[in-house]
Amino acid sequence: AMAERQDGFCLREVLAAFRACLTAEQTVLMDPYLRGWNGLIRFLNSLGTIFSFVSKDAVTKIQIMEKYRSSDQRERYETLQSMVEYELANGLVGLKNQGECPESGCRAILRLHRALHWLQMFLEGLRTSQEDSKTSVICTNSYNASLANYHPWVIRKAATLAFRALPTRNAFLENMNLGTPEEAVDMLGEALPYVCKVYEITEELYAKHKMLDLP
Ligand code: 1PZ
Repeated sequence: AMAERQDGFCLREVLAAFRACLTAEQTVLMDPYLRGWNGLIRFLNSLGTIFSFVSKDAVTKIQIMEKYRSSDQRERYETLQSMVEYELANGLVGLKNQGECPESGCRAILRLHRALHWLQMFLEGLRTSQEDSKTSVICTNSYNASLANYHPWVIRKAATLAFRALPTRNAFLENMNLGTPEEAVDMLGEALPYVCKVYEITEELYAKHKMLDLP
């Protein structure tokens, strides 16, 4: 048995949360989705203040959603599907420009959704890499193949600079608190399909409503 780390962080809870998002009806439950994200932010913060600019932005998006989930409209935001239906029907999405609906839930989730694509590729890269691989290289490659396409130059620059501070592959895997690097790799192999499924369902939902490019 491994000792709980001081901050109690364990990636297992994050992966379990993304698994718990999925319902039999192929909808995505908001609360476990946000719980998964809050866990990721804790993990990101454990990597050092160099990633504060990343976690701050993600937290802003998470908080928009948490506010809806504790408002009178909470039932409208129970699943990603009910949110999309409700915001579209009531003109709350902000389809034309960014200032239109700054608190759009659809917009906030789209940003997190794009980041989930990066996460999926990054963790898969980590899982399948050689022991002596560089985390920073895996991270840069997955970023360039995904999220970077939505970021202006200055953010891409800041992000790739910060990636250089990432620990070695094995130290990174140990930081996940899933046991030895080998055990962490097994756990990722088991759990990543659920993250992928959440990503796929969201992607399909947004594509169906032509919302993959929300400003
Ligand atoms: C393990 C190392 C972690 C590195 C994190 C990799 C992602 C780098 C992303 C850097 C972007 C942060 C700055 C904010 C950018 C925002 O402009 C965009 C668009 O939002 P808008 O301006 O339209 O409101 N925000 C995003 O793209 C959301 C980024 C969330 C990143 C969350 C990363 C989670 C990390 C988990 C670590 C295991």
